[in-house]
Amino acid sequence: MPLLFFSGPQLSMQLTHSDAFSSPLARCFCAFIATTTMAKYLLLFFLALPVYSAVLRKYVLNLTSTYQAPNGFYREMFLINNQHPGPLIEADEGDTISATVFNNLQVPIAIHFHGIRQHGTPWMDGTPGVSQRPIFPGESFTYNFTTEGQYGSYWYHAQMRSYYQDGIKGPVYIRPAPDTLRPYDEVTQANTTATGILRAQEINPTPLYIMDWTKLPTDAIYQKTINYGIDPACILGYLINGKGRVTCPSNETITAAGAGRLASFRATTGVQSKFDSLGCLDISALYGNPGIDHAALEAPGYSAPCQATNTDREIFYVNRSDWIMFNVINMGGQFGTHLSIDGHDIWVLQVDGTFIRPLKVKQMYAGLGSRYIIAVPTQKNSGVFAIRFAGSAQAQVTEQIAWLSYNMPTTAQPEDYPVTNDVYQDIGGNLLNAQMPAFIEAAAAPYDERVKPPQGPAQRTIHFTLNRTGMVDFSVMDNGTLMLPDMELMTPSLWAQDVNRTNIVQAGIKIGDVVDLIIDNRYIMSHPMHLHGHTFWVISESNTSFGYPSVEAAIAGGSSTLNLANPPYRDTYTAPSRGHVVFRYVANNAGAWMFHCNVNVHRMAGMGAVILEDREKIIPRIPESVIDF
Ligand SMILES: [Cu+2]
Repeated sequence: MPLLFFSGPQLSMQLTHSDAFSSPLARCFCAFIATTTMAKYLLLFFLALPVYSAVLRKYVLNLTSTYQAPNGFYREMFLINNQHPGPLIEADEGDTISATVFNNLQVPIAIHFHGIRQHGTPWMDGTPGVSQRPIFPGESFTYNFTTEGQYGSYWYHAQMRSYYQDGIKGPVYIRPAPDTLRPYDEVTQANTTATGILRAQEINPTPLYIMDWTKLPTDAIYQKTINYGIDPACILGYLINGKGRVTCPSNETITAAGAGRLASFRATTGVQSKFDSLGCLDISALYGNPGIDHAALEAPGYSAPCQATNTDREIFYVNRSDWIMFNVINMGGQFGTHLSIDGHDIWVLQVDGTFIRPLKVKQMYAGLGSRYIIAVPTQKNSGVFAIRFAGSAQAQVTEQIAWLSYNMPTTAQPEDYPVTNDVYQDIGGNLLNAQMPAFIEAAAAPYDERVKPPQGPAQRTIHFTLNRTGMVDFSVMDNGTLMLPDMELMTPSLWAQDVNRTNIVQAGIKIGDVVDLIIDNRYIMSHPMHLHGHTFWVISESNTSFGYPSVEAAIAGGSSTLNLANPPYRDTYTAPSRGHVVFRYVANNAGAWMFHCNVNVHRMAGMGAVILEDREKIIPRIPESVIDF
C-alpha cells in the first residue's frame, strides 16, 4: 500500500540521495525503509497523507539563439524551448522542482528563480558570482529546490549581464495548498458560483506577462551605454506575452502625456529636454554630456524616426458574467508599468506570492520583477476592450495594448484605439480622472493577518544609499561602492575565501536575527529593489529620507511613516525617487544573498550588493557538484 505514495508522476531517484531534500516525502521514504509492522504502516499512511501530491516536477530548459521580429523589427534574440517567454514551470505548493538548463547560446548564463526563497539551498539561486559559476556555452546545470511554504506567482530569468532582456525568462506558478486563506469570497460577496469560478481559474490563471523590448541586443546597448557614457533608458515598446506592435503617437499626444514628468525633470536637473518620436526623453544633456551622438547611441527613437508596425497583439476571449483571472508578471528590465482595462474594474488579489486584502481599482501598477494575481469581472454584452500598458513616471512615454474580446472572430485583430468613453489612463500612464481608485503598493496588506513582521527593535540594521555616482555608475552602498563589474565571473561569494570584496556586506547576521535594511534613495529615479532568499515586510516608506539611524529610534521618535501592523510582504519593492523604504526580514536562510536594483542597466552598472547570512552554517552543506561546477 505505501508504494502508492510514490506513484505520482515524475518521481525519481534524486529523492533518495540529494541533501536538498529534507522534504516530508524524503522523510517518509526513510520512514518506509525502517518500517516493519502494520501499525507503523498505518502511522506512515497518515503521516504521508498531506504529501500525497508532493511530487518532483522535472523540466528541461533548452536555450537557443535566433533572429525574430516580435514587434516587427528583426534582431538576434534568445528562446527557451523555442518559446519567448519560456515555458510555464508549475507545481503544487510543497512540490520539488528540478530544471535542467542546456546552454546552447554563445554566452554564459545562469537562471535565477525570482522570489523563490531557496530555503536551505542557497546554491540553487542561480546568481553567478554569488551562488554558482556561470553555465558556459555547451554546458548544462540542474536546479533542484523545494516550493514548501511558498505559493503563487514567480518567474525565472537569466541572471547574467542583461540576457533576460534578450528572451531568457519565463513564469513559475505554484498552486496554493488547500488550507491557504483565500480572499475570493470578499471579491464575490460570497457568491458561491463566482467564488467557484475564481477557485477554478486559480489552478491555471491566464498569463499576462509584461516585458520591455529593445531594438538591439542588450550587450550592444550596454556597450554603447559605456562608450557614450549615457543610459538611453529608451525601449522599442512593451511586449505582452511576447506580442505587440510599435505605434507612433503624434508629438502633441506624447507631449501632453509626458508634460508632468518633463516639468519635474527640468525642475530637478535644470536641463531642458524634449521627447523624441518614440516618446523617449532626451536625457543626454545630464552630467555635462551635451551633444552626444544619438545616432551612434542608437537608442531607438534617437537614431531614426518612429516606424509603426502592425504585428499581432495579444487577445483574450471572455464571456459575459464570467471572471478572468490574470497572472500579471512584469518581466521587464527597464520600466514599471501602469495598466488598466477600458470599461472594467480590476481586483488585485495577490502580490509577490502573498494573498492581500483585495483591492478594487481602475488602474494598477506593476513594478519591475513583481507579480500580481488579479481578477476582472467580465460583464459586457459584446465588443473589444483595450488593456493598456504604459511606462509610468519614467524617461519614456510608451504604451502597448492587448485586447479583451467578447465576440470577435479568433482570427481578427481589432483596429487601433477603439472609440470608447471608458478609458482610464493616457499613454503616459496618467489617470484621466484623479478621483479614480488606483492600486497603491503600500496599501497591499497580507490577507492572512498572521503574515506580520516581528515587532520592536531589530538585531541587525544595514543602511543603503541608492545613488548615481557617475554617468553610468549606480551604487547601493553608503560609501558609494559599486558592485564589481566582473563579479559574475568571480568565485561565488557563497563559498569564496575573499569575502572582503567591497560589495559584500558582512553585518554579522545570524540565524534568528531580525534584520532591517534602511534604504535611502538619493536620486531622481525610483529603483525596484529585489532581495534574494527572503520575503520582507516594507515597514516604512515615504518621499523623503527615513531620518533615523534605526527602526528602534524611529519608534522612540514617533515616526509617522512606520507600519509594523500590516505592511506589504514582498520580495521586490520600489524605493521612490528621493525617498526611502525600510525592509524587515527574519534571518532564517543561511547563505549569500544578492540585493539589487531590478533595472538591468542599474544593476550592471553597480547597483547591487551581496549580504552574507550565517554563511559558515551552510558552507559544509554545499554539494561538491556545485562547487566543482
Ligand atoms: Cu535602479
